[in-house]
Amino acid sequence: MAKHEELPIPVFSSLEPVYGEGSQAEEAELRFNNLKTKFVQVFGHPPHVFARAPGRVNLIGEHIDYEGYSVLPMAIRQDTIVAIRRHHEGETEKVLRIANVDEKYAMCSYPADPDQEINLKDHKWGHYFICGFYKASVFSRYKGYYEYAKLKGVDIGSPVGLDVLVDGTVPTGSGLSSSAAFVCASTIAVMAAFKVNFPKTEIAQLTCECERHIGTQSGGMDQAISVMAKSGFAELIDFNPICATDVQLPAGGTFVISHSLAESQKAVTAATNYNNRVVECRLAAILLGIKLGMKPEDAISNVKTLSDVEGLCISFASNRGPSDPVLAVKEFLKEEPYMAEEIEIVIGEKLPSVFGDSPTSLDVLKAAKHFKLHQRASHVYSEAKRVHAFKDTVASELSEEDKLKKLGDLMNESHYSCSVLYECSCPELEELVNTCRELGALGARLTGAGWGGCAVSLVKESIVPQFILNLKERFYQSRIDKGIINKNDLGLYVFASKPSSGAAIFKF
Ligand code: NG1
Ligand code: MG
Repeated sequence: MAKHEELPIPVFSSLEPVYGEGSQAEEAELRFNNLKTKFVQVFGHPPHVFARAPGRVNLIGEHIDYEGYSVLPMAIRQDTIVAIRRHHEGETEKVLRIANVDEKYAMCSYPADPDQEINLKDHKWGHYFICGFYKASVFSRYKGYYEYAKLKGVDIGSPVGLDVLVDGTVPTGSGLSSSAAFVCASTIAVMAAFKVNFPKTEIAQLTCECERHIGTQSGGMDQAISVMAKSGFAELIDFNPICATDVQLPAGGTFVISHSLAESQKAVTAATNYNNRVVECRLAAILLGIKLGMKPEDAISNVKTLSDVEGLCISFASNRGPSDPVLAVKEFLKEEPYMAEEIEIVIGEKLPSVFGDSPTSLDVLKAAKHFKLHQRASHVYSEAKRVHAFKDTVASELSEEDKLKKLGDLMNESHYSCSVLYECSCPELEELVNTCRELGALGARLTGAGWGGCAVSLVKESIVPQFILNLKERFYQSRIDKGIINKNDLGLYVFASKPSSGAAIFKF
């Protein structure tokens, strides 16, 4: 039997396999009915097909997917649904029209010919749809759906228009991957509209590459979990090649997600935050490679990530005791920030020429004052170890009580590393994480890219309702009083989540 991740996206004719029964099912039914009605109002025809993809919460393994290391997220109930209608070849209007049920997002139109690049300078919400469709940037070897389908020998015909209506419930800028939910649902909806379907692993890879067209040099965690999640399980996601292994979490613990109310706008701050860290990691890896014996020119052309030089770091460390790559970081990368010129002397080349093929990296170099290579590499290597410790703890013979305590400790260590070494926290997240711990969380950490967005806490099942009540009182009440949020919306900002299922196609 094929492994579940090698199967195509499941196609359902009813909502029940994904949304179950009860209040969740009722809410889903309302959303789908509303989508159908709105679709007819806006476009004058009903949609052909729907695709849904969930957001996710990352339990542990932050900012290491793009360095080639495994991460451990789970899908959440909140998702993006895309309703789509493909025009007939004969229809004259060759345009993509992308509307949203939330009127805050004005309708976007794009040419239907996919042989286009995305204009990164003019950021629009509709970009998250077309990144899964267009040919994409000339700088990128990655292609959207169209190019991929051609590659796979699918007859795609001549360009036709598409009508698209989007309904998302994953809060944006919250570290819960509203963006990947949108990109995955869009790409899968386009596929379904063209009557094709691919294995989940391929779609996970394709959608990850698609989202990079928007300008963050992301790893593949969000798309992989959105596409490959299974109800009831968190997943250990490995990369190169992408693969998901089910992780059954201990029954006595629940993950509570809470929003710091600081919004992180990754597409806007990429050069100083997210992409900056990707560049720092690459520089740290190149420097480690050289210090550990590689020729500079070989390190520059072959070393892309810290995982590429982990073997060298471990051989160095094992001569001196425990085989921990962090020991090589301590030995070879100084704690003080590096200036560009210092790095250029070691590698014998100007930094822009190292990153010459990546305009988003060149933006980082322009914006950066210095590079904290020691801290970033220490975070990545130690966080990669914590992911495995987390998975091993779940599978261990420890009592449930001890397991939960150990998992909480690992989450706390991860947060410390994100905050102090990777510097991707913010004052609101620090306050929130501390409050969660004071209120009895076994562990609490920022989740997703950080610089705002959500925290995830591990809470004993028996105290979850009280924990949420206390958190509302301690963290949110003053924000309600100040008018920052509306009391009726609290359920959007703090909720417990069970691991939910992955992407699906609906044809009714
Ligand atoms: P968010 O910002 O939560 O969507 C981002 C990246 C992930 C991963 C995390 C940090 C995108 C689409 N996703 O997630 O790949 O690197 O940050 O662990 O950029
Ligand atoms: Mg995102």
